Amino acid sequence: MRILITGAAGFIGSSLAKRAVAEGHSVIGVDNLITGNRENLAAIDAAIDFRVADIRNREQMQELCRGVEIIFHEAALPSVPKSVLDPLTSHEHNVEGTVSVLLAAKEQKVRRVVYAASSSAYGESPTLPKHEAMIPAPISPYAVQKLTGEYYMQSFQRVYGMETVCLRYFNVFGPFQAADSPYSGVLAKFITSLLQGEAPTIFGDGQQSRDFTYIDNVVDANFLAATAPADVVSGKVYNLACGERHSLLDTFRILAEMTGFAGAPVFGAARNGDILHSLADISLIAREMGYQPQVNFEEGLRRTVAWYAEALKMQTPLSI
Ligand code: UD2
Repeated sequence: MRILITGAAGFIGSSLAKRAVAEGHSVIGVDNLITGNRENLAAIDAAIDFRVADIRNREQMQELCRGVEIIFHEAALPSVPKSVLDPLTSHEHNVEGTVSVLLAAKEQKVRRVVYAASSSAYGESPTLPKHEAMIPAPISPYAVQKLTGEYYMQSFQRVYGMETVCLRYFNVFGPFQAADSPYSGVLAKFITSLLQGEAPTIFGDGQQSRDFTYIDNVVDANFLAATAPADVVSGKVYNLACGERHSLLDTFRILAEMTGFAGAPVFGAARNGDILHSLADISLIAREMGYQPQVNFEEGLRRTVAWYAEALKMQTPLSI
C-alpha cells in the first residue's frame, strides 16, 4: 500500500512509519517539526519519502496525497495544558490542519483516513469504563479540537463517501516519546527524572488514573483499522487502550522500583482542565477489528525504561 503519515517525525507517527516500512509499504511522511524530531526516523531514513511541510498547506497536502491509499493522520499539537494556555494556536493545527488533510484526501481520492482521536473526548463524566456510545463531554480546548476532528471524519464519510476510522487513543507511552518539554507525557517525564535520580512532580494527589497504552498496541490497532472491512469500521469511532487503569501513585512506585529510585515524589498543584480517571471499554475494537493489546502495562514500562536508559547513556536528544 502507499501510505501517507502526517506527524511522521513524532512519537506515534514515527512508530507507525517504522512498522509500515518493515511491512514493505511505500511510505510518505510529513511533519512541520514543531514537536516532531527528524532523528526519530533515522533508522528508516533511506526507506521513507519524508517532507518537511505543514498539513495546513493545502497545495502541498494535495501533492503528497497523490496515489495514496491510506492516511494515518497523527499530526497535531498535543497537550491539554498547552491548549489551555494558547487555544487558538492548537485549534489551528488540530482542527484546521485536520480539515486540510481531509480536503486533500478527498480531492486525491485517498481511500481511507485513520485518525488519531483522543480519550479526552470523554471528559469528566464519572462513568467507568468509557464506551463509545457515551455522549462526549470534552473539557479542555485540546479535547474539543480532537473531538471536532472526529466529527469531520464522520462528516466526510457521510457526505463524500470517504472511508474514515477514528481511534481514541488513551495515554500512549513508549520509546521515542518526547521527555524534555513541560508538555511531555507523564510517563516520559517520570521515567527520565527517575533514571537521573531526580524526584518527579505529581500534579494533584496522585490518585488520578489513566489507561496507559504501550505504543506497539497503538501501531497494531492502526494497521487493523487500515485493513478492516469498510462496511464494518468506516465512519466509526473506537477506543484504543489496554482496558486497565493505574493511578499515578502506583505507577510512581512501580517505576521507582524498576529504576532503583529510593526517594519520594514531589507534589504540585493539580492541573487546570485535568481529568480524574480514565479507563476504556475495549470490547468494540476487539469485536470489530480483532484487536487485543499484546504488550501489557508492566511489560511496556520495562521496555520504555530500558529505552530511555540507553538513550540517556548515548545522550540521544529526548526533545522528540
Ligand atoms: C490527554 C489524553 C490522552 C492524549 C493526551 C495528549 C485524557 C484522559 N488523556 O492526556 O489520551 O490525548 O492528552 O497530550 O484526557 N502529570 C503529573 N506530572 C507531570 C505531568 C503530568 O502529575 O509531570 C499528570 C497530569 O496532571 C495528568 C496525568 O499526569 O493527571 C497525565 O498527564 P499527561 O499530560 O501525560 O496526559 P493527559 O492525561 O492530559
